Amino acid sequence: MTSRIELARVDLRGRTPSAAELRTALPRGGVDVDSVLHHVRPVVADIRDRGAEAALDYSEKFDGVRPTVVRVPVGELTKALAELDPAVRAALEVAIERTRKVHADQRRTDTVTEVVPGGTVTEKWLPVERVGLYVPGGNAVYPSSVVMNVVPAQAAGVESLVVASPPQAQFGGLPHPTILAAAALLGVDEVWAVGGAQAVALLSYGGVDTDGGALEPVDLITGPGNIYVTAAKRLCRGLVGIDAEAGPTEIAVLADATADPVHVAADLISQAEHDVLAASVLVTDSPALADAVDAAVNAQLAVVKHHDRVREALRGKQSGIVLVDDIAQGLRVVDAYAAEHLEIQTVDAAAVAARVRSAGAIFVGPWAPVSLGDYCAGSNHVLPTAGCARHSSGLSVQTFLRGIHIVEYTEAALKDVAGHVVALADAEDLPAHGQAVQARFEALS
Ligand code: HSO
Ligand code: ZN
Repeated sequence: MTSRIELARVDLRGRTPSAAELRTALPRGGVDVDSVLHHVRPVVADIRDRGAEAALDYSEKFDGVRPTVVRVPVGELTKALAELDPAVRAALEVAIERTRKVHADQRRTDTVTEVVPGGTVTEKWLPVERVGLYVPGGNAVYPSSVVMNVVPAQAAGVESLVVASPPQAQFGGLPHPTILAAAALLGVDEVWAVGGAQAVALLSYGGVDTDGGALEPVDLITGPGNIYVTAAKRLCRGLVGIDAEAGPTEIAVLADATADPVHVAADLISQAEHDVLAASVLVTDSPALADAVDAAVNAQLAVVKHHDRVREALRGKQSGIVLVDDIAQGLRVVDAYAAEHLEIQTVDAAAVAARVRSAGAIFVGPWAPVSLGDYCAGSNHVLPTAGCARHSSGLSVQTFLRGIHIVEYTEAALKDVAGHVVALADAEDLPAHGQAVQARFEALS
């Protein structure tokens, strides 16, 4: 018999902490990426110098299998799709269709702004040319994450996409077959069997495959990964773009006495299922709901499959229940926390949700659990973690676009503003800047 757990409580009732105090008072985990940089730096350097051969050496060392080639033959993708469980295929098709619908609406149109007569600035949106999508292997095999990364990239018009995922010894050195099938379903035909930091480095530097095939470097890498993947992204950033440094999954639920404790408990458990470091936080103005959720969590833990992992996540310092005076204070708390996923389970949930300022995604009311968003809502499930929702957004078409300003001025329009350019150039002690404009209107002496 395992012992009963009680979510740690933070009682903010009767207190008015500042935003800064709130940030430290709230349950929060932390992953120390810096602490592994010294392990990852030599791996990245080795891949830069020795390319695919080095990557295969690391696969052998870390994944226990050495594929003969990095690039997975296209026939393996077709085969994996043909062998995919029909129920999973049907579910993936629904997920793809809904996610495509939402992301198609995110496409941007170019804007042409006439600043003055004869002077225009066009903002032109171009897709990133080549993108690498990292898909973890091991315990976490998430075909849904292939969908969430590939769909916005394709909607943005990215032409060249490669999925990289660790080789698995049990599948003869190929990535997990569900990952291959999901790639095939999405029309991606370039998959590399490489994982971890070595995958990020190989995507960044490229190389030559063992069969002589080109492994072209990418311009941008997206997708979640463990601490080593994150460290490699940090080291390769600049050479390539990266989406974000994804941390463990988080769910915050803002609930009042009307919420169903069984549903709240199920939702807290659902994200705790990802990782012992996952964070599940309930913010409520109802002590009775807090007690009922504790009871429901314990009842459900008895039948949860990944019982040990969930239990550890819920008992970790990153999880807990925050008691507040009222929903207004609750909103201040969830804004300070800036959860990756925020559920609103209160009366007038839509009105409460409309007042939230910081969250990766908001799930409104009793019929929109986070699990829906993980798979089939149409929204993206790659979202900012660790409070980054205060300044960043989840993955979207925008992630895969670059905006370029195109500046067009006539002679008269330039002449008209020339004096101002010269004044600013002089103020910055950069007179050659001003001269570049003046040279067009007077002969250089
Ligand atoms: N909740 C995770 C995504 C996921 N859930 C994948 C299930 N599979 C991070 O948003
Ligand atoms: Zn999830």
